[in-house]
Order: sequence, then structure tokens, then C-alpha cells
Amino acid sequence: MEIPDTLIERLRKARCVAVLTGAGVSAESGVPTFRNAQTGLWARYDPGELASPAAFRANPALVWQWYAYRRSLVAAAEPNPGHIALAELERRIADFTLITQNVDGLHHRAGSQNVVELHGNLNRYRCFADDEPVELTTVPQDAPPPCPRCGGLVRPDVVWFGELLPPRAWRVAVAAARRCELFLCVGTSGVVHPAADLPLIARSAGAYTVEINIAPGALNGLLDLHLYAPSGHMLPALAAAAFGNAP
Ligand code: BV8
Repeated sequence: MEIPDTLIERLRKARCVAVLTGAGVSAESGVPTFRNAQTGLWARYDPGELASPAAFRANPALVWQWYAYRRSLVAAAEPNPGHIALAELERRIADFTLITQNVDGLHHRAGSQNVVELHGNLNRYRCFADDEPVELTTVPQDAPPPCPRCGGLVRPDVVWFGELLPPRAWRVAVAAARRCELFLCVGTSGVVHPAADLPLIARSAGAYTVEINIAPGALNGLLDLHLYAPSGHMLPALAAAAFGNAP
């Protein structure tokens, strides 16, 4: 799919850009997207059910094993050209904010320095009883270990459905959406809130808003431009068109 010259010019001239990514940007790294993460033995579970405090209370071992499985997928994955292009854009644009719904840490591994993790990171842990961070030297595969401080259950440091987003992360994300002149929404179904509100906040504040996805989704028709192509192709092409391939 051709990239309109107007978008290339906007990116080249932009002083302030914000990007929201979803599971689609990690798909080309071999990490299944959130809604089709369920294959094999996990196929019979609904991720929206597993990713909840109720599921963890009811069956901590099952939820812990699901995250152990996903952690193994992520450990075997490498950042793809889409992640790398976003790290390059961060180096080229003065005020660049990368906001992600993903919990896989691949943006950091691609070299992005300033990543706003709205939904946490599955390679970090915290105590289910008091929410304080927990450092694990070894990570058991079958069941959550006890918190070394209080004996409560250790959980992955991710935001489950029905839980509030980290207040600072959300504040930073909204501020970036409000001040940016260009907002890119990449690889997200746009069904999970409040993250999916960000492109609309940006648009109502006057930003030019762009969706990059392989198929129309919940944001279809709501943004200024919709580009349908894999992000691992589209993002490098966009970065090269705007800034060249010079290192
Ligand atoms: C909240 C971490 C306030 C965990 C995730 C009832 C009670 C409480 C809240 C609600 C409720 N009903 C609704 C809500 C709100 C709820 C919500 O939005 N539900 C939805 C499902 C309707 N939200 C919340 O609960 C949030 N908190 O509202 O707090 C509150 C609190 C209490 C009471 C009331 C209000 C918390 C939401 C965070 C949930 N945690 N992740 C984990 O990962 O295990 S969300 C999860 O979904 C992932 O983070 C994922 O990133 C995210 C969104 O999904 P996507 O990233 O979009 O992934 P998806 O698979 O859906 O789509 C992939 C996309 O990529 C597709 O569009 C595809 O076309 C595209 N794609 C594929 N390949 C490519 C590609 N694009 C480009 N290139 C490719 N190659």
C-alpha cells in the first residue's frame, strides 16, 4: 500500500509525535496477538477471562502457567523491523512518545528508550496482596511463588481486565495524545479501553491521526487516515521515506 506524500511530509516536519501500539506490532516477531494468543492447550480458554483478578483468585496456578507460556514465546521472539523503526523515529523526533498496550517488552529490546507501558510487562512481578514490586531470582513454571515480604501470591506486573491502568502511565499517555500534532495507532484492534480512547483524544485536540493495521477494526473510519499493511513493512517504509536510511 502506497504511503501518501502528505503523511511523509507531516512525519518529516513533526516536532511532536505520539504512537500507540497493540499486539499487532509483535505479530511479525511470532508473538500471537492477544485475541489469538490461544493455541494448543490454551485454545479452550478466553484470554479476556484469564487476564483477570477473578481468574487468578480462582486458579492462580492456571493463570501463572498461561503467563509462563507467553513469557516463553516472548523470550524466543526478536524485535521485528516495525519495533526497530519506532526506535529510529524516537531518535529523529524531538518530542516522541511511544505508548504500548503490549506486555512483551519488545519495544525496549528494539532500542526504544521512553516506552509508556499502559498494561505493564509480563517479565516484571508484584505482590497480589499489596501490589508492591517483587524481584524473582528464579521464576517457577507451575505456580505463583509466595511474596518474600508477606507470603501473599506473586502475580505478573500486568494490568488485568477490571483493573486501573498505572496512573502515571495513563497521565503521560493522555498528555502526549493532547499535545502531539501526529498520532500513529499501530496494530491494535481498538477494542480495549481506555487505551483505545487515545487516538480520539489526540484527534479532538487537533492531531492528524493515522491507523496502521492489516484489517479494518473498531477504529475504522474514526481517524484521518487508515493504512492497511503489516506494521513490520509499513513502519520501516514510513521512517525511510521521511528520514532516509542514513544511520
Ligand atoms: C479499566 C494486559 C477502569 C494483560 C490487557 C467491566 C468492568 C471493568 C472494566 C470493563 C468492563 N467492561 C469493559 C471494561 C473496560 C475494559 C475493556 O476495555 N474491555 C474490553 C474487552 C471491552 N478495560 C479494562 O478493564 C481496563 N481497565 O477500564 O479500568 C475500571 C476499573 C474497574 C471498573 C471499571 C472501570 C484494563 C484493560 C487492560 C487489560 N489488559 N493486557 C495481558 O496481556 O495478559 S489488554 C490486552 O488487549 C493486551 O494488552 C492487548 O494489547 C490489548 C488490546 O488488544 P490488541 O493489542 O489490540 O490486540 P488484539 O489481539 O486485540 O488485536 C491485534 C490487532 O493487530 C488486530 O487489529 C490485528 O488486525 C492487528 N494486526 C495483526 N497483525 C498485524 C496487525 N497490525 C499490523 N501489522 C500486523 N502484522
